[in-house]
Amino acid sequence: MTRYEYAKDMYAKIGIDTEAAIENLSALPISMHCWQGDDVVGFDSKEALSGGIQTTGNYPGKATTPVELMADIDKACSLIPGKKKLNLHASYAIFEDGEFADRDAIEPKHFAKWVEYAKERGMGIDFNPTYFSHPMVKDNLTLSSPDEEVRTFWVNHGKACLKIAEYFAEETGVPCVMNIWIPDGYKDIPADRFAPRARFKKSLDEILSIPYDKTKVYITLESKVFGIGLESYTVGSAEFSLSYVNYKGITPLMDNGHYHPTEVVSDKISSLLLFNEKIALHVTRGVRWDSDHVVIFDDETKEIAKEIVAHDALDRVFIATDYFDASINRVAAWVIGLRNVQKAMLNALLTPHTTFKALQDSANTTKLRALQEEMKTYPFADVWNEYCERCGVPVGENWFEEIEKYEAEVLSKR
Ligand code: RNT
Ligand code: ZN
Repeated sequence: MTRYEYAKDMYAKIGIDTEAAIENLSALPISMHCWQGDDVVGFDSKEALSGGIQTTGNYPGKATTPVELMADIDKACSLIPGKKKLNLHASYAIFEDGEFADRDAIEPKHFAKWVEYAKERGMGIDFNPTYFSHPMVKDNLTLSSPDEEVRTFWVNHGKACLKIAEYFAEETGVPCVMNIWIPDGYKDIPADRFAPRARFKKSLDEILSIPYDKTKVYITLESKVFGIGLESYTVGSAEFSLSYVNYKGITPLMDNGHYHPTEVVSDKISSLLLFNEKIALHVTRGVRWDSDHVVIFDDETKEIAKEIVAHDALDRVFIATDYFDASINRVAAWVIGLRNVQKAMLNALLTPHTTFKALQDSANTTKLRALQEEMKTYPFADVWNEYCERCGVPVGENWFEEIEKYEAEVLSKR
């Protein structure tokens, strides 16, 4: 009997079919953020990273060209099991032969190379307008700016991105999630909290006024509580974003770094699932603040996965990663984080939710507590290893040799 067969029997005894778990997980797309590979720099501007987000660390070998970034994504993907989707930012437009288009004028053709890349690999593409690291971000404001020239520029950026998102969906045959996040806010106590939010609402209305195919593009709105240098006020707060989403029938996006430290996204998922057809997530890890550390296999990541699986919402949640660590090998950072998202999902798929829910409903919380704890020492790793093997990616820590080789042969020569 192999270790997997033994584990399969053990799970079967508590009503869990490990084969079904593996099959469900293999079909679940995780949207992999391209920006881990180059510290959120992109290819369209020489501006420093702005918008109240920050990468820290100076690990050598970061990608600085589309060819390098694509090679690094390929390397990472070869070490991550499961189905992936590519998540791009508008700042990753690829201009050729000295051509340039500003953010308000980018077109599908500036992303043709990415489409070619994704199609060759059978991947869908998600997209994000880039409302930061650009000279038209004035006084830390974009869509909520009182300066009409600034506001209009960014509205046009949103409209341009919507066309590109549709192009991605049409070309790849996979719906595109277009996520809107703006950094707008104030460092210190604002005099007027209302007008910036009113302008943000108006700008979003203008962007969404252009017709688009709702079966091809899902527009999501990501809320936030604060950014660096924008500590006192964020225009796109949780209340603003949820209200706007409901008013327009678009999709909410929760980033688990975007709440007060004792709030957890795992507790918010069920409420949003009740009132939205689809919801979206940015899976990240904040350490004391929205620091975007690499995702680990920790309790909250497991709990987020549990909420999705227990409520049978695998096809209603768009799962994307969003973190950026520049202090360690960037390809390894992708692999660690994405493997951990996969692990958390598998862990949730190997949990007897029906039994546990029945214990809750019959008020047998003593047994629930006991069994939930016993699950933690079930042979999860044997199923995980089997899954990796079937996906054709290295089992256990073996993937790390590939990183060492890639660093010696490719990254260290950059
Ligand atoms: C910032 C948001 C946003 C960005 C990316 C780069 O706090 O989380 O999603 O991280 O768009
Ligand atoms: Zn995010």
